[in-house]
Amino acid sequence: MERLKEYCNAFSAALVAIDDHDEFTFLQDTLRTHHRANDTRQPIIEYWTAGNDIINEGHWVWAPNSEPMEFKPWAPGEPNRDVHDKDDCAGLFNYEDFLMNDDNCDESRFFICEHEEKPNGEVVG
Ligand SMILES: [Ca+2]
Ligand SMILES: [Ca+2]
Ligand SMILES: [Ca+2]
Repeated sequence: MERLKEYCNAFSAALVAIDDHDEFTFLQDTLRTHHRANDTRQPIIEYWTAGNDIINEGHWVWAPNSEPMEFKPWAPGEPNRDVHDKDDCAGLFNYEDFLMNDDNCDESRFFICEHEEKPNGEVVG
């Protein structure tokens, strides 16, 4: 995740923090136009957000300031952790209609940066 933060910083941006329903809907709609949602024949596609519970399991915050996560667009059944409790990063997951999923931070995934000035996230990769 540190590496992704640096990458976003290089664009004067940050990993996306989803502040409200409007911002989430914007991201979900954008991802749906790029990928097929809910088609498990497709490879896994997930986009990291700034959401994580690295410091305190079950206590979800937005990096880098550890702001408490107020709006949580979890997919049904999420966050479900994993057997090793390593699922500490929040991604938007294609198998779950790009709702939020807790997943292993070490997985290589796409990610979304947003500019501070803009209320909505920007898909860069
Ligand atoms: Ca935001
Ligand atoms: Ca966790
Ligand atoms: Ca999960």
